[in-house]
Amino acid sequence: MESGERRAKAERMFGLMDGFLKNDPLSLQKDILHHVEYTVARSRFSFDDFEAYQALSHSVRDRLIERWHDTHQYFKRKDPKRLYFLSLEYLMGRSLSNSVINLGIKDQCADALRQLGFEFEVLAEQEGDAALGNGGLARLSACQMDSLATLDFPAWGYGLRYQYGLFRQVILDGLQHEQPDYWLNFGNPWEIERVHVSYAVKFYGTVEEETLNGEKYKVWVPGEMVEAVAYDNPIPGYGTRNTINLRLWAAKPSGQYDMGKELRLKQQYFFVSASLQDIIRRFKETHNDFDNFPDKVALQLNDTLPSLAIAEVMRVLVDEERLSWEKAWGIVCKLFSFTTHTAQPEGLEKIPVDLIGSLLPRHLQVIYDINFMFMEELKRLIGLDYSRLSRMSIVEEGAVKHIRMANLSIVCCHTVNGVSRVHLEILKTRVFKDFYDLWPQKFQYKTNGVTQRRWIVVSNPSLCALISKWLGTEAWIRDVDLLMGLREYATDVNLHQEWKMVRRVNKMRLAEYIEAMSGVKISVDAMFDVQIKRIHEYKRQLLNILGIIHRYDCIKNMEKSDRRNVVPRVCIVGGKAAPGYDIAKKIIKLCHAVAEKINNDPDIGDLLKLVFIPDYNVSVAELVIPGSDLSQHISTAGHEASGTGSMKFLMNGCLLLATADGSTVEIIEEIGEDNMFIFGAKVHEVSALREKGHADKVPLQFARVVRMVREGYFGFKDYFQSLCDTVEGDGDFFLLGDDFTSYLEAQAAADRAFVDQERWTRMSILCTAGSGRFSSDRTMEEYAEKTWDIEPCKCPI
Ligand code: B1N
Repeated sequence: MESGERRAKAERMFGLMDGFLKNDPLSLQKDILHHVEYTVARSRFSFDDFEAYQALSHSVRDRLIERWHDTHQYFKRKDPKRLYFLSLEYLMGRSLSNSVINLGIKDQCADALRQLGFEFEVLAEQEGDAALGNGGLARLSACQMDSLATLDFPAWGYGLRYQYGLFRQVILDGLQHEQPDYWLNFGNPWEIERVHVSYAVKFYGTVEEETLNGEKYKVWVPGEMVEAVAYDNPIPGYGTRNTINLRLWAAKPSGQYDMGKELRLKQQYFFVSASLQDIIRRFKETHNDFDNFPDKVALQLNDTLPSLAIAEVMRVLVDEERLSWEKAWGIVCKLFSFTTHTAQPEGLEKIPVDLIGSLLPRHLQVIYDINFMFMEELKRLIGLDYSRLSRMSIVEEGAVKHIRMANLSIVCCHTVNGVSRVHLEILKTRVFKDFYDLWPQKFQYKTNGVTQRRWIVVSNPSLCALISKWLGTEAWIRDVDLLMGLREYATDVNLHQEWKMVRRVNKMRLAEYIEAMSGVKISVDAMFDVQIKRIHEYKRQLLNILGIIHRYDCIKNMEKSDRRNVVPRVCIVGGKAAPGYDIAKKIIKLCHAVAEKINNDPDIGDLLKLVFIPDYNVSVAELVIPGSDLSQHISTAGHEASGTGSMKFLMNGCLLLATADGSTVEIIEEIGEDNMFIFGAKVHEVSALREKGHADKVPLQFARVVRMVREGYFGFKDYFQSLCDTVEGDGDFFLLGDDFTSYLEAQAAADRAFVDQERWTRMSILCTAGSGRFSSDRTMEEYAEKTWDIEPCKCPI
């Protein structure tokens, strides 16, 4: 087209566009009705809550798209260094409330709906959770995306669009059953299908050699191809026009493929290959050679799951772009950073060599070549210390050879990050000691954080309003350190009144939910004591339940007159067990068996209740956290790399009963031990305790409650024996017996504090006031500066 012609066309198009969408209630109403009629295809005169939710979501989505286009145009024009965040898991939860809040149009939407006869909160409840991940790591990715957008960083998220989300947990007779989560069955207005953004991903086949201009090249002749299609999910920042992209890949349906069901390695490579083709294509749009690739691109590996990306970049640069191995290696070393989320050496990912060799034959060669080069260098540096060489090798020898994905990542990344300060300490002294001794400068930590937009503004609107009122500003929503300003009012009687009122209303909401779900009536005057997280032995839900049995036993054995002094408790437990994890499933069953006994004991009444909340997920957390008084984070010290649930409770003014593990150590520094209930062995004491053995010094109280379970006091005697074996004698690897006495003391301290409501409220205010450091905004700023070397790129309004 001639340039004049092009200009004329552009002008005509510009004239046709009526500027940006407007956000006043009337315009929103028009848009909602338009979407009812033309998108949802229902009559404007008759549509239900779900259809209204769909129409509203499409109206919001239109507004997201405008900003998202502008943001990407702007990034393209400025061409800053971009961060690509590679993660196999994201727990996004619901999007509607989060989107309207970040767009700043929540009140207008609520007004618009009210006039149409709908209520925003009711429509928001229509949305299902997007649960494309398991637990902490996956929710962390979601929080970090929110912060990256809000802080105007030129970032992209990449992930997989699984057909099924994390299983739905259904409890039958106290046992967990897993049901598929058909999360896409009712449509997903928050994604944009990009039929034209698609790439072929190769699998299997052989590697052949080819000669071109006298040079030899490796050519991978695949045995199979799968087409990856992009689904884009706009992520709006708060208080900015910037709206970044989370691009999720799906396998193009061809009858044969469903990447949601394929083996893990195949999923990982599918993800890595599609993402890198996309990233390299974007880079090549504006650059002719790869010399400045690392100046324009930072690749962040969220744990080792995406670490095949390292071998893939080497393969593409050497085999397809025809760079020399040395040059490609130089680029790779500047490109990647890696965050590990595990504190246990057993938790590190290993992949059988044969599996990689068959699915990805060329990648296996590349990994072997990297390892050869690394081993040669290592021999030069440390000499022929064979046991150390074999520990550090990327290839684990043995009957079945494995590739150690963490070793591959450490060797090839410029930075290795831990997720809390103690976690880094554990990496340095235990898990990756050999590597730390070699390359101390590579190792850093960035303490995790969570987004206050989701965890206060979206999930606790009344607390949000209260904070803004007392601080005289909403600026804390972007600048969370301002929460510290609440310290000044920690003893103010008026704030106390309002704070207690907000907390009580949230407890009532939670009590209603619990009654509707489980039939158990609970008193809002009781202390709500909550433990919600994945069920795992190291997280010690069993310690909690044994403590509850002890409390029950004490009340039963008390004189009636003494019962007046008992602080009423509602113990709330929630979480999913991995489908194959038998002991975790037994813990869930025990929780139900104990609840059955206690809740139906007329002798106990409101003094003690125990409820298990089924199907714990992000939106359940949004309801439970604001309504909790006390929350438990009681992992055996040295096992929780960070923990992020604690940060959400802290922001909401819920007190913590915790071990000095993971990020709790840093929370103690911010809040002060006086404002928390800390107990148990410290990280450095754990190994000595394990070596000493337990048999001789188990507290009587502990032996007694375990015996009650063993002897069938709660029924299911045979079923619970193996569970009891895990905490008795030398079985007690997680030191429940060792920590039991101090656990009970911490619980007693919590009771005493709760009786003094003024003290409790002050502590609660100080928790919120001191939570600023645990915002993912701070984490993302640290990564941007110290690891990724990226800068904000703010799209003008
Ligand atoms: O990552 C969270 C931490 O707060 C938790 O302490 C930590 O346990 C969690 C492979 C993982 N560690 N490892 C995983 C998840 C999925 C998978 O396929 C590993 N998740 C954690 C955030 O840093």
